Amino acid sequence: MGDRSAFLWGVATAGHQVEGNNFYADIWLLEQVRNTRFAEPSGDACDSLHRWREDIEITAALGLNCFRFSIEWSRIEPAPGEFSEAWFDHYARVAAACRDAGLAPVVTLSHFTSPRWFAALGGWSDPEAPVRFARYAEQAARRLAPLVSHVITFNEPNLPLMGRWTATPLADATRAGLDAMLAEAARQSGSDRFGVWVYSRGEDDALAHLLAGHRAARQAWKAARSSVQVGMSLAVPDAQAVGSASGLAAYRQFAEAPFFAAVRGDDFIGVQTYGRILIGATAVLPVPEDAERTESGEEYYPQALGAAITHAHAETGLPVLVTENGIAADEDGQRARYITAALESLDAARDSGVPVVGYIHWSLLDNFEWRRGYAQHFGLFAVNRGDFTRTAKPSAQIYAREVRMRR
Ligand code: IFM
Repeated sequence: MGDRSAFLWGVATAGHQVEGNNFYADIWLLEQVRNTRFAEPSGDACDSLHRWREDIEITAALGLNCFRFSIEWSRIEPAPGEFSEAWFDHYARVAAACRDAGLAPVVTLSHFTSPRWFAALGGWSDPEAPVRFARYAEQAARRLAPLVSHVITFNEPNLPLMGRWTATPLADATRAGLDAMLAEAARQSGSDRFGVWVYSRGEDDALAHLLAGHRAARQAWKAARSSVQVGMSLAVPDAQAVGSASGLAAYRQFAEAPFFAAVRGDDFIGVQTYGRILIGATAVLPVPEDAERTESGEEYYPQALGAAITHAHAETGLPVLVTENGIAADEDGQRARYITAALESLDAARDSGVPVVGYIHWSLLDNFEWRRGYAQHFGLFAVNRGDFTRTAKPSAQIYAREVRMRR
């Protein structure tokens, strides 16, 4: 299994989902508009803006050696070209505290959110978008490259394409609701084209801009410190063909191939796996009726991880960093079983020769699960919504034990 001591074992968080009061982010506005499609607003989230030291401490206490967090572009660059040294200082302190606690800081530059001004200018559909992202990435590299071990440019940028390929009547209704919400955000912003990539249709020109942004960010970070490991994290379910007319190849060509091509030259491919999808002729098939389900209604299928990382490595030739893997579970025992089984599939993939450099569990905390609000429980720690107290769930100790067995 290679050099065990260098393997990263971590937990993941994301700014908007845990920090709280991310006022200047595009998604904050989407949560507030009258026709929002969000179950509830993010509000104070987990108050990690003030409790980040505790988040780092509880991670280190599990015996892990890696902590993933995102820096919030809208805090760092609240207006185009205006950078906040104070916010850079904040994120530099977080990264330094990780290092002091023996945790490799893995930083995401864009975890779904962008500044409102960026969205109001059209988001990724605007031809200037790659230049805007490159400017932010360069400034972030200037301040944070000395402290950070790995950089993830984008989190799951392939989601809109996955959604487009799997369009169903239900998805069409959801689409109409999202479009109306985006139109209202545009109206409130005095813009006619408020663009938020994760809720977009994944149009071709916007995709090309985003991938150009990835390349520019990689260049900026490598120029700042060549040893920083740079990659992009993709949603990679274990996609399985069903029937002789399965559209699996078409799905992969559409939702994966552009990204696998764009990561050529990266240091790693970030893989985020939650389960499998069954691909029929032109659509993803429903979860089998007799399947065990997770809290989010998805199939409980932990062994997806091994297949997903094997596939991502085969397609890219890159070492794999599992940047997310986890389960929404209101019954914590299901999460504990999931972790054990997922890590067994990871072991099998590594034993078969797939180079894997780390495993980062989603998530440290029960947090703001985007449009579903706080109703989904992905955390190893519960968070009291009144006073933000973190309480370890038994699965946190199971994860710690599984990691100890492998180090
Ligand atoms: O919460 C999300 C995260 O932001 C991105 N990957 C999937 C997670 C669970 O849905």
